[in-house]
Amino acid sequence: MVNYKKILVTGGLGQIGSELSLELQKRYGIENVIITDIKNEIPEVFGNNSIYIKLDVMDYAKLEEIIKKYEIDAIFHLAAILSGRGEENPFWCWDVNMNGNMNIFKAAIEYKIKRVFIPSSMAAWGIGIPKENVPQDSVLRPTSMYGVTKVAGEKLCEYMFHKYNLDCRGLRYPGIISSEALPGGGTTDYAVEIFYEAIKNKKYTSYIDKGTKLPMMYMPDCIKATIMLMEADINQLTCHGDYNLAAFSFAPEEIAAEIKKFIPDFEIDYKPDFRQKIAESWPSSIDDSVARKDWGWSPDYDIATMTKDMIEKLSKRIK
Ligand code: NAD
Ligand code: AKB
Repeated sequence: MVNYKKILVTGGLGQIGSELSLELQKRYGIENVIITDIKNEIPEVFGNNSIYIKLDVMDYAKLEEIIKKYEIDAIFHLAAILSGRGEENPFWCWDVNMNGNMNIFKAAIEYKIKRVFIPSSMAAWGIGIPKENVPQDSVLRPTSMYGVTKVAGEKLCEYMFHKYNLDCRGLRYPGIISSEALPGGGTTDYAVEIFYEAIKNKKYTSYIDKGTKLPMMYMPDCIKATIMLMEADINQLTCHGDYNLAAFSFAPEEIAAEIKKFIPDFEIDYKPDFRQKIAESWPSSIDDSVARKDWGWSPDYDIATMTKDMIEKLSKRIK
């Protein structure tokens, strides 16, 4: 385990940030994880001893103040505007994602932060890729503003490493499915919503069309990969901000069929919206062999074990 003293998490109340922050607290101590987000309050699930500070990642002075006060030596930068909300307001998406990234890079260099994590996404891909098993070194021509910011983030990680020796790491996450915090406005959010609607109403209208297969991953594997990468010896790494990462892939009718094994009268229909075009620009599956080779990555969950766990967890909470 890497000996981080104080960890800063931005976007720490989002879909990934909230579960990652809880895991980092378990691993490194509750007093050593400084959770930040633009939201006013931290949910009860974090307990009274969690350290929470409201931080807009575009506010460099406040970011600096937190880094100095807590003597931060590692940053997990998860604050971002995702693809769906980003396409509704592309200039805002650029502002938050790029100014946020640049503030993190600048502060990390200035305050000699040991290691920084900035996630990328399968949204970095777009025109001209092979749909199946898109390789590590593939052409990056995204068609969404969110994807443009993700490509820029990857390239900047590499630039900051070579120019400033900043140890900046990142993963191209597929769509993440989780049972705790709700997703925050992406194209793959349907793969979480479908579980809530199946349990509550036994019916779901998908805004992603039948036959649109996308790469997905269950949250425990997302957290595992993030921590594994951030604890890997730098000499093992051949990439910086852009490791391909994969678990399984499905189209809406395939996840519906899995859910039907538990809820036999569940029904799905389709009403594609603007997110269909974004989904169609992304790959159907990802080749993550470089991550497997460099730092021993492999997922624990497939579509069947993920579905079982999601239904068990959500059924206890949803009446
Ligand atoms: P999310 O939308 O659930 O969470 C993002 C958090 O950032 C939210 O809590 C939001 O309040 C916060 N935020 C927004 N603007 C902010 C600002 N100006 N200052 C501070 N905080 C702000 O997103 P997520 O799914 O948790 O994603 C985290 C990271 O992982 C992002 O970089 C995202 O691009 C990446 N990612 C996520 C997925 C996925 O499926 N969830 C897939 C690929 C990549
Ligand atoms: C989104 O749909 O925007 C995210 C992602 C794949 O980056 N879930």
